[in-house]
Amino acid sequence: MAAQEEFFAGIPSKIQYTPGAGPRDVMCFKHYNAEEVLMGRTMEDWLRFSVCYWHSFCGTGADPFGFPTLQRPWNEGTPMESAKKRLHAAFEFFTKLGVKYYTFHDRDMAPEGSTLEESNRNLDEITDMALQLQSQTGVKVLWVTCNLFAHPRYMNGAATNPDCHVLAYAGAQVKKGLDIAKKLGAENFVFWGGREGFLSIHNTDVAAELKHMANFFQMAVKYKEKIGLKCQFLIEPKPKEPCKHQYDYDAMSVIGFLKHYGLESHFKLNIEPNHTTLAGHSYEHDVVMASAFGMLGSVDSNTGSPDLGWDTDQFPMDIRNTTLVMKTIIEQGGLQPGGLNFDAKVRRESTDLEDLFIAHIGAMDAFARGLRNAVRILEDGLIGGMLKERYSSFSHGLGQKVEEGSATLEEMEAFVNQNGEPKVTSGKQEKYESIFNHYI
Ligand code: XLS
Ligand code: NI
Ligand code: NI
Repeated sequence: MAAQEEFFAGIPSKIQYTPGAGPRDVMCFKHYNAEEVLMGRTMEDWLRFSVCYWHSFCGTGADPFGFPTLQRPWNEGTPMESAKKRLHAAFEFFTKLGVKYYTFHDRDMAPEGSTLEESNRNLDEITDMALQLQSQTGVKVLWVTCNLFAHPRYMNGAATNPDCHVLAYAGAQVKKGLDIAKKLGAENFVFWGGREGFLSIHNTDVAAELKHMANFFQMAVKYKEKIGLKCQFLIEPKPKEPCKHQYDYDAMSVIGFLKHYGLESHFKLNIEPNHTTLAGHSYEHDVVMASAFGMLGSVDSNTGSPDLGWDTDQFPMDIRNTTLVMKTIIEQGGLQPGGLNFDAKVRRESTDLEDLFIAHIGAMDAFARGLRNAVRILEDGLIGGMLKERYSSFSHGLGQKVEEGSATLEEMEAFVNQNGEPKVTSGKQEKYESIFNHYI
């Protein structure tokens, strides 16, 4: 066999942790030290980084106004030939970067054929190779997902399409996706409903569509159990784009939907902060909300641009944001079997191949700093103590009864008659913010 072509020839075989490195040095980790133990766990285990296939290896830099700008050496030959080259490039990238997980859509790993059978054959062939590369390198699949939004057949939705024939196609595709997840040992499986929603209420039966979507998920649960697939199902909320009203608007809408249809024990959420901000919330909001309900499964670690109203999928570089996310993750005891997946793309103007490395290294370091900061916040316990004090009236007497759910309105009345007007207590927001900034 001919030696495997090297795609990232100028990049060292392993990106090193070099804590003293200066500002010019962007090809090393200054904060991410995979083996270092913090709060009883290695950084690698807390962070569980994953590289996404679609942006990093399929992205071309094309946007609605402009042609591709990114010339990638693996985009050569027939679609199947370039799928194979792309796979090798991807594994070279994972290994050099030192990341243990990757994520992909069925259609970004292998090209869609002209029939379902042909698409499945393509997927079989490429995932056979992926399985080999996984065992050679130790790199694993964080999650698989099915692309149920790009093909024209899905323009009116997949699981919520008004035509059951389209829903059936989506079901067949998910069946194969679950088989592939099992074959590759994926730890999670994601559903992102890009076209599950509507543009006009005039032509949409919302109640019917929601029920179909729930029944579709039920079929997936049944098939997963049938084939003995041991992975976590995740739903990824997003409010809009490409639809105007996506049903999976944000964390709370998805949790409500899952509970309404009795699906909550089978799913958790994959939160993408850029989607959270599109929903009008602040960066960390849905991570916190999902976690509060015990439903935070994984994070598509990216960021939007606060001054733009769309999914720009930028690499997360803001230490305040990564600190808040990591604080929530530590507080819930980690993300496993989920992880931090870089659903992020280099800008179409970042045209050098090395920019892919620089972007991932920068974002991994931003999360490593977030982790270190969050550990200091939690170990110091200052903010935690202030918060505990703020809610201390619920630890005894009437407050304790409210906490336990045994209090009555009559008791509330008796309490106020006895104790009169509550005293005004400062919320101390600026104090919290100043203390938080101390750790950043
Ligand atoms: C799109 C979504 C998508 C999912 C996987 O906005 O983020 O990339 O993560 O289908
Ligand atoms: Ni995503
Ligand atoms: Ni997105």
